[in-house]
Amino acid sequence: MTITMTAFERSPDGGKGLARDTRVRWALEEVAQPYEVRLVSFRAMKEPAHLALHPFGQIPTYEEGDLTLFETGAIVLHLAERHAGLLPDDANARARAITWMFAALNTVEPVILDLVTARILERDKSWSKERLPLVVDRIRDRLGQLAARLGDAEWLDGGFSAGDLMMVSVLLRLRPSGILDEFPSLAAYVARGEARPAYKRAFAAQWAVNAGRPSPG
Ligand code: GTB
Repeated sequence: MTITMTAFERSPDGGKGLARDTRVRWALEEVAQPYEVRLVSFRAMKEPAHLALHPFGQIPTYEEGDLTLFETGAIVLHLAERHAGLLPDDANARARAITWMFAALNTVEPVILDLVTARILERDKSWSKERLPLVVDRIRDRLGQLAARLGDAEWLDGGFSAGDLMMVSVLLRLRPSGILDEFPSLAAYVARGEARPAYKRAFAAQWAVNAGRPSPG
């Protein structure tokens, strides 16, 4: 069955791989499933045809036969459950890997997204300069906790899993800020993710679409 996902026609990051289609591409590459990509403009994302796939008018979406999914957590979990390569066989280890996926999306990603909000959307507010250090401190607290748990392990819980795929994807968003480099073990963890052949293929595929073409929006 053909798998079709959506991605930005022109990603605002100009090909840095920070938009959320990259994590879906990466999961597809890890589980060796061929896929097609339908590129959508910001305008098309808010039109009825796309809203029928994604109620919030965003990318990525995922279509496979009569199944349509949105939310990268759900898409990656769907792929991990149906194909070998992203979840361990042992039931408890599997549950822990899924826990790390949720931790990435619910506990780590929100504090990182808050930085984007503070730096871009709230830039012109009178209180912006006072709030920014609080936002950065919350990220540092989370990263400190994550680094303590990772220790000198290669991955979060045994072998590479969908939990690592999601955590690395979330942490990558921090790279332009320089905060990730304050935590060398996490920077090395992210680099290990990026060194995986499946990640490289995913990155190259989105680069081919976006290289040097940042969205004006
Ligand atoms: N929770 C959803 C998921 O995980 O799938 C979030 C999906 C989402 O935020 N999609 C964004 C989107 O479609 C693209 S990834 N935005 C358009 C809109 O809401 O109108 C977010 C993103 C955008 C740009 C960069 N960048 O330039 O670095 C990084 C990430």
